[in-house]
This record gives sequence, structure tokens and C-alpha cells, in this order.
Amino acid sequence: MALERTFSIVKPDAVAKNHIGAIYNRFETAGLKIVAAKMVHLSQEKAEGFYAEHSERPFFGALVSFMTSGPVMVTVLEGENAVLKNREIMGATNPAEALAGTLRADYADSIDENAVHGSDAVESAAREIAYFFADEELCPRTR
Ligand code: IDP
Repeated sequence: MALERTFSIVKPDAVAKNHIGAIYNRFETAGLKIVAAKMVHLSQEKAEGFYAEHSERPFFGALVSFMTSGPVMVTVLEGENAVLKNREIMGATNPAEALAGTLRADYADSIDENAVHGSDAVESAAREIAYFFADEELCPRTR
């Protein structure tokens, strides 16, 4: 088992519906530790940069518009196999396909507004964490 860090966003739809605590509770119950967290309202430039790999996709404009529509919680989670564990907690991108009991099954309304983001690999996690947090903002919980 590998101690990893992953990057999470509670997206604007879930923040607006007051689901921050419920979502953090799922992470903590699963053994993931929050090592950094803050609320931010993304600028268009910040959201476009975060989702740059999707810039040619037809949904890119709607995605950026949604992600800038209200505040989000950006969070760094630490734990054994944190990247995969978080993806399992989140469920499939499309909530209609997400397994029962996952965050997207419980809190997302559509593929466009799907409650949470989570890094898909250790490498992307490192990049995404650095996009939002300075090293001194991270507070390791596990030695
Ligand atoms: P992920 O968030 O599950 O990692 P990605 O494929 O990286 O999924 O897509 C990033 C985000 O872009 C998704 O969470 C979703 O909000 C949006 N998205 C992905 N595919 C579609 C689509 O086919 N239509 C509309 N939005 C999409």
C-alpha cells in the first residue's frame, strides 16, 4: 500500500446545496485525512487552466461557466492509495452510471454538474495540488 496525496474539489453545485460537511465526512470515514483545504471562487482563467486538457471538447465552455458560477472547496487528501480510494468514493463521472452510495450517485444531478472532482493519477494529483496550494499550506497528518 502506498501513502499518497490526491486533490479534491467540492464543486459549486454541492457547495450551494450545503453538502461540504457530508462530503468531507465520507472522506474521513474512509480513512482519508484532510491536509489542506480552502474555499475559493475560481476566475475564468484559473478554471480554464485547470481543465486545459478538455479545451477542445464541446462541453468546455459549459464546464468553465459552471466551475466559476460559485465558490468551491479545494482540498488535499492524504492516505493509503488516496487517488484510487477517492475515485471510488466519488463514483462515475456521469451520476446516472455511479454506483449506489458514491458521492455522485447521492449528490450530483447531471454529468455537467457532478458535485466533486478528484485526481485520476498520482502525477495529475501532484500537478493539481501545486496549481492551488503552496508547499507551506500542506500539513502532513501521517508520518
Ligand atoms: P472526472 O471529473 O470524472 O475525472 P473528466 O473526464 O476528467 O471526468 O471530465 C472532467 C469534467 O468535465 C467532468 O467531471 C464533468 O463535469 C465534465 N464532463 C466530462 N465529460 C462530459 C460530457 O460528456 N458532457 C458534459 N460534461 C462533461
